[in-house]
Amino acid sequence: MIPALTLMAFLTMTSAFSAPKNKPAPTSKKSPTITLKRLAKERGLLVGAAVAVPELFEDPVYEKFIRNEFSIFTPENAFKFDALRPSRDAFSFETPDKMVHFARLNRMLMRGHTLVWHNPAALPNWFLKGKFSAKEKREILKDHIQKTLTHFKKAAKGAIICWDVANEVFHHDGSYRTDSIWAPVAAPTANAFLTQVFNWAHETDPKLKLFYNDYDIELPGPKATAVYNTLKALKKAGVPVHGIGFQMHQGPDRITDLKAIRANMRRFAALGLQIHITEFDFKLKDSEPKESALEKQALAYADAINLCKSIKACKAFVSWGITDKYTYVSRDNSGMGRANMLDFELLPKPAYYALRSALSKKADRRD
Ligand code: 9MR
Repeated sequence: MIPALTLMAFLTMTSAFSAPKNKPAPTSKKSPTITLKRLAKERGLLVGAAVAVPELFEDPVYEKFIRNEFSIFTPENAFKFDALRPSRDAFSFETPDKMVHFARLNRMLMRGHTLVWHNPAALPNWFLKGKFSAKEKREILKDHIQKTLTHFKKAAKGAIICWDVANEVFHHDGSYRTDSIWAPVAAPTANAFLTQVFNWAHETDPKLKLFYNDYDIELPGPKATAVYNTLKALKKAGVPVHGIGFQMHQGPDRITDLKAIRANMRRFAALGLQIHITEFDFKLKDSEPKESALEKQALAYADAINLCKSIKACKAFVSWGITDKYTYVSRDNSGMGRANMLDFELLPKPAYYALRSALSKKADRRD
């Protein structure tokens, strides 16, 4: 096993961006800086991460890394229903607009996340406790989708290229979440529900690429198949769904069957869907020895970007979080953490160098 530091040195030495021996590294302002976004552009990809506020506006090291390295980002929480909706009648766009401004200033693109999600962690109390009828929920959700997308159509001036319209509407066994707080909006099937919400979104802003986003669907299985069958039916019926987001939350075991992931992703691509890896992270057990764990993590980050590189329909790789300092991981997964590409001091981990190294090489295939 290669110790982490050796791996980092290896990746740096073997990649296209290491400074030639005996020559100083380029320092002139005109010299191109080797960044993830530049390497990704050469591969025809967007690269980015979920971005947290207020950290973006309060931590200059965090802000600079995002600005320098990424071509796209997803607001981690700031565009969710609870963040945008202080009450049934009010919308709060102040922080989202600051994020949009940051994106435009730095010529970055954004993924909107997310219009419809059942998780109570992203829903406000007025809605959770409101005991609304199916008809009222329908009005609330329609209003939410229409007003949110109308606002950003004007405010973002094209910087937000896509939205995760619906997030996680299937259970692990592939059954539709009929127990979702939103399900009564258009019952009884996933098909009926998604048809409704994607149509509302498309009618409001026809330029947006509209995504279905979910976790644990990268490997074939009942959940991936349920999503596939539903999206296939929607496509056939002409419903405006344009992309599939594979969240790819992973760890602590590295998936070895990359061929199976690739084949699974390609069947979605064959439906005419764009693919984004939307929430990649790789959790490590707190008990794992540092060096070998970081090495395994680096390889997993490289696996994910290599997968995206190898599939023509895959256009973006987005990691869920950037630094182990600001992360949901340890809070939501006891005994695990360290899932991101920068450490607690915001210094690059082997995962960061692995992304750079993988992006600096052409894919063997892209089909
Ligand atoms: O990382 C997010 C965390 O900070 C929030 O508390 C939580 C609830 O809004 O959502 C987390 O992000 C989730 C994402 O929106 C959807 N897929 C799973 C992500 C991790 O839980």
